[in-house]
Amino acid sequence: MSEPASAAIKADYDAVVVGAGFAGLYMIHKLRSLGLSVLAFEAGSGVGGTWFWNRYPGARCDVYSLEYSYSFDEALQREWVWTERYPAQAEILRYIEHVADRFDLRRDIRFNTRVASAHYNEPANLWRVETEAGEAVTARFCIMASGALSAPRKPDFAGLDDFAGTWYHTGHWPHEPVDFTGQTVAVIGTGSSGIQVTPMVAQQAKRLFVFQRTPNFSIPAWNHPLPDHVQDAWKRDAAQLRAKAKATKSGALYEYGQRGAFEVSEEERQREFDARWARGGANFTHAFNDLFKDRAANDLAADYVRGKIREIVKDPAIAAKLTPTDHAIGTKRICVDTDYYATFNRENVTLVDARETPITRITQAGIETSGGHYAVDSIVFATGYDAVTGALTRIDIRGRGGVSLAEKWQDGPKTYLGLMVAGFPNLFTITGPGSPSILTNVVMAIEQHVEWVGDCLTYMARNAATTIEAEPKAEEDWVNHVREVAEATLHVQANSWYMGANIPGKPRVMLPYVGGLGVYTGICNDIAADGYRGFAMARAG
Ligand code: N01
Repeated sequence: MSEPASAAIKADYDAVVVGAGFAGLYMIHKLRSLGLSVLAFEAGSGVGGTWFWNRYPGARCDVYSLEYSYSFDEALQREWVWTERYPAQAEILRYIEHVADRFDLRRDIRFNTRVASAHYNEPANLWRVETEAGEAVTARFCIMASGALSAPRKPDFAGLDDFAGTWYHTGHWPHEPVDFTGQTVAVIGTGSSGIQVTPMVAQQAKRLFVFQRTPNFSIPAWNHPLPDHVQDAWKRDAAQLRAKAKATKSGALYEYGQRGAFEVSEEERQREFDARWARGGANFTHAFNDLFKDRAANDLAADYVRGKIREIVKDPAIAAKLTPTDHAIGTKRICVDTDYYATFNRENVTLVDARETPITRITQAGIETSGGHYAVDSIVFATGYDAVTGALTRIDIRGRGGVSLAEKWQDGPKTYLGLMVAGFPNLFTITGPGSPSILTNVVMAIEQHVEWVGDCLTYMARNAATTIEAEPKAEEDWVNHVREVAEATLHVQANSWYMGANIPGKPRVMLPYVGGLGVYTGICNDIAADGYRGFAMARAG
């Protein structure tokens, strides 16, 4: 189906990579190892992507550090020493910087450079990538490693420009330390970011107002230093443990309950929830195998956490306000915290119900709600992201016939495997919509995509193919499959960012693939083994 490529115009590079976070860095390394020339563009002044920008106090990953790291290089795995069970942002960034140095990746990255557009030049079979500064390069392949949670949702409150204090977004935190000592501060938003930043700000600020529109479920992290013997044992068995993790649903070694919640007695269920609460983290939502499918089963887990909130929060009225009732536990990203609920026992912390009394505008002195005015010195917006698709649709990406990706996706993203889009030849999306991406330990999802793309490019070279493109029928079937798998779960009922529900006007579509990383990897491998079924390949004419 593809037109023959013209050899008349030579590309500046074999590949352009957009982004230098976990995905972009491994992609650069992979492309180089295939003998391809590569240039990466990165908006930040350093590597790290999400972990470069999210410097807010309390920022920490909720996947174990030993698992939230690359597995592709044995020596890298052995030499890096993690200090805590869950890694803090600064430690993850140090690790990513170490990776960039170790594999000498920076020389192919242009920093402080945001990509404005990527246009496919059909006769030449090249991508022309232009930066906001107007610099343009051409490449045979364009690989978007632009992240799933990298397009912060800009606060759109009326009056923000009038605010005389300082405001921050958790996803775009300053590099200089921010000191809230002696200040009255507002945190707006109670998702994973808000839940992490709140206890930290509460310790510093004179007074803290937390504006909550929708309460979330959170499980304690019980973070602690990582004992040497745990780290040593992991490193000894890393190959085997990594293979095991990649075969799971979440790409992480959670203990996946094998029984339904009603298959055990009430006492056993209680013991299971108690044990998981005591161990902490996202493992909690895997207690039973039907928690994401059966609302009654899910209610049991949700009720357990609701009970914990009532135990922790001393004022019953505040506990009630902090208790989620609008969604099944886990169908919005489960939060993992350190002292979040207990923070509302502090004298200097006030919970403001932003559903009962919505924020109407920001004033010069603070925040106006329908219930009154709150004078504050600083505002922390923890209001989230235009997730999964935002980083892609914010770039003017145009494929065949000048069709824009944003237009093609106006009713929801359409991809084949979350990797390619019909009409956009030689454009790959790492952890794109329709792939497991952020529903898993994303580093494992990234590695799987990068390796699949690497194998694909090798196959193309061997077969003298110059163009690969998703076939429209394969794309349509995949989109339907992604939807059907999602519809069999409770995920589709929640107003989550997974469903695009946090962005006004965004189509309501489950963005990541719920089928699980292990299953998905099998599908991708089968398709590749079957001569890249569903992809059209063309040779130079
Ligand atoms: O963003 P969110 P996030 N008035 O979209 C509220 C990952 N992550 O940055 O629910 C008042 O979850 C909004 O309220 P509502 C993780 O995958 C991981 O916290 O729309 N409130 C919500 O409470 C996570 O899921 C880690 O009613 C407003 C909040 O802002 C993802 O990133 C740490 C509002 C946004 O929550 C995103 O998390 C941090 C308004 N006008 C992030 N507009 C870890 O690994 C929005 N809100 C631990």
